[in-house]
Amino acid sequence: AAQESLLNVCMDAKHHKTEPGPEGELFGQCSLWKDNACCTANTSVEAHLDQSYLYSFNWDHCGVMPAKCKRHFIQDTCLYECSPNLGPWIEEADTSWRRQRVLHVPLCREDCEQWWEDCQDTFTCKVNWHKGWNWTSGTNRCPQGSQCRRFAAVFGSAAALCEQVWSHSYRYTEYERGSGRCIQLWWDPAEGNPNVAVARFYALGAA
Ligand code: FOL
Repeated sequence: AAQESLLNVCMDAKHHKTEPGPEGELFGQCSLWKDNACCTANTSVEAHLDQSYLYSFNWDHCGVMPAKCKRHFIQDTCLYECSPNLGPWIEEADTSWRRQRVLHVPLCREDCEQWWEDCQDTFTCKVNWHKGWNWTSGTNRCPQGSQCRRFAAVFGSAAALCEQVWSHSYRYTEYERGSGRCIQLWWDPAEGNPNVAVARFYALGAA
């Protein structure tokens, strides 16, 4: 039990609470985390908005992102902002907007594959969505010289999408949902947060 400190924690980033706790109500797709969350109710609402105050990020930088694709990015925002189970993957970050980040969170295969499949009709101009945008308008626009192309052409694979879009926040894995070895973006609310046991597994040593 050497690494209890990696359990039930919030990263020190732009909008995270200092410590996880119950929120009573979280909005929409973030409601999965309401019993124990690193996000506030306000952040959960903003996670669903285009160009929200969170990062002023524009999903529609190459035409409107279809809803079936956007729901995966919203779910990613919910996990990133709300999950208290990412402790084993928290690292120091060297950017102006956050002190800590997550690196190589092992994502369940099906969650990555579904994200990829549902974004096949979506266009983007960049592989890494963290860096290199043109922000002169106040929101991210495609940098000069870049081209809007389908996800298949830009990323090439499900693994590349999940790993590269947010600077390796995720690691693509072959682990399946329910295995206890990978982090799930989605789950049945009746079953409770499966990522609690996953964090415990990685924190307390796979041995
Ligand atoms: N989801 C996951 N899973 N991991 C993340 O790290 C993550 N991060 C965000 C949203 N969802 C995430 C935050 N997104 C900028 C762009 C995107 C962003 C936060 C900030 C931004 O301002 N980019 C500037 C560079 C800023 C800097 O590095 O100092 C740019 O050049 O475009």
